[in-house]
Amino acid sequence: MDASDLKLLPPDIAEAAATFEAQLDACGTLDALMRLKGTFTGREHSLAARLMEALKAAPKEQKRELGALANQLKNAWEEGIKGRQEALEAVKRDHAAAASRVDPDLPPPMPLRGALHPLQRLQDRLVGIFAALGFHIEEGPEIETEAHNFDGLNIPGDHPARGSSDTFYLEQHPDLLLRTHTSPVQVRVLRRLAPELEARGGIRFVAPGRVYRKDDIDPTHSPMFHQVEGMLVGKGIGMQHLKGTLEYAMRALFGPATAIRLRPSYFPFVEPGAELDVSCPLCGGKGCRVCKGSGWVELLGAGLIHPNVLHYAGIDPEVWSGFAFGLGVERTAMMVSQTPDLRLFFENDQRFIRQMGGLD
Ligand code: FA5
Repeated sequence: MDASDLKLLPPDIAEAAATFEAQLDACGTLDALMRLKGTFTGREHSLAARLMEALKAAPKEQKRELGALANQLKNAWEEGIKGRQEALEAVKRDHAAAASRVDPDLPPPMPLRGALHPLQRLQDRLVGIFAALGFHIEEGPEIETEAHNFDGLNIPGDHPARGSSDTFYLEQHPDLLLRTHTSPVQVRVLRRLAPELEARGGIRFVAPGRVYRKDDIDPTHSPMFHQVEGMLVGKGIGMQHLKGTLEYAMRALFGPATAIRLRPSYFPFVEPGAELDVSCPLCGGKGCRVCKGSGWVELLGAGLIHPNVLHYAGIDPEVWSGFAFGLGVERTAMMVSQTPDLRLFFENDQRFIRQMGGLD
């Protein structure tokens, strides 16, 4: 076919036919090629379809020549497009293969691994320390009765903790509340095990869990936090047992050089009651920012079980005695990890969580 052949064609078709090869080369993608295919050889309104119409309308004497030309052009277009399509598909396959090829020199993609929350790790560690001393694990409900949270613990009706300004009560059930400490587990366990007390020779348990108070959130307070309760009941149990047990536990937690001291304090469910301080884990007792220069940090409340608590549970305080303690997990975690603000434990910023070494 030469340029003179194209003169037989309508001018726009002649021009398109003359630039077909260049247009074909310019198609860099399969999408572009499909558009070109539509323009040249598509079923309707394409150049090939219009050629057929021109052929029909041509005078008789031109029909043979024009027919041959139309066929030649249509075949050339179809062939050209098919060839280009195969080439573009091959390039696409090569790209896909290259993208999925394994490069053995690259470091392997590391899947993100889940991990226990730092507070959970510390709680598990605390529980483990007491488990090694024969304490078993107990749990209690987070929604408690006033009887378990207060009455069974010798907390009188006019105690400020019982006010709705300190405690979350359930609107529909005014005698139910979100437990304000893990101490109601004492009441539940004592009542449950009282009949077997003689046969068991005593009780030792730890009760970790979540507690709630109407405290405004600040660097050392949260309306929801965690405690680990501990209790031991036996015969002839005194402060020396409490002190020895806590000293052992605190040394297991903070290191063998840790010192403890008990300061008198008041909780209605223990008598005598005490607050336990440990020598500052950060400065070793010399005095620093964390212990505010005193060398000691306060960690938990403790004491000998009040006779009324044993009595309420049906246990004879003349025969049995014991100790109990309750520790704040967040405050302890702050101490162990030197975290200045307990809110960081609840924000779940992965950078913070990854930094939390030393909790297990
Ligand atoms: C009690 O809750 C007693 N039940 C502890 C106890 C048990 C005493 C057995 C005697 C015998 P207290 O209210 O002090 O005590 O709370 C215990 C610990 O919980 C505190 O030392 C502190 O570490 C932590 N804590 C208290 N309030 C908050 C709060 N809003 N946010 C975070 N931690 C708190």
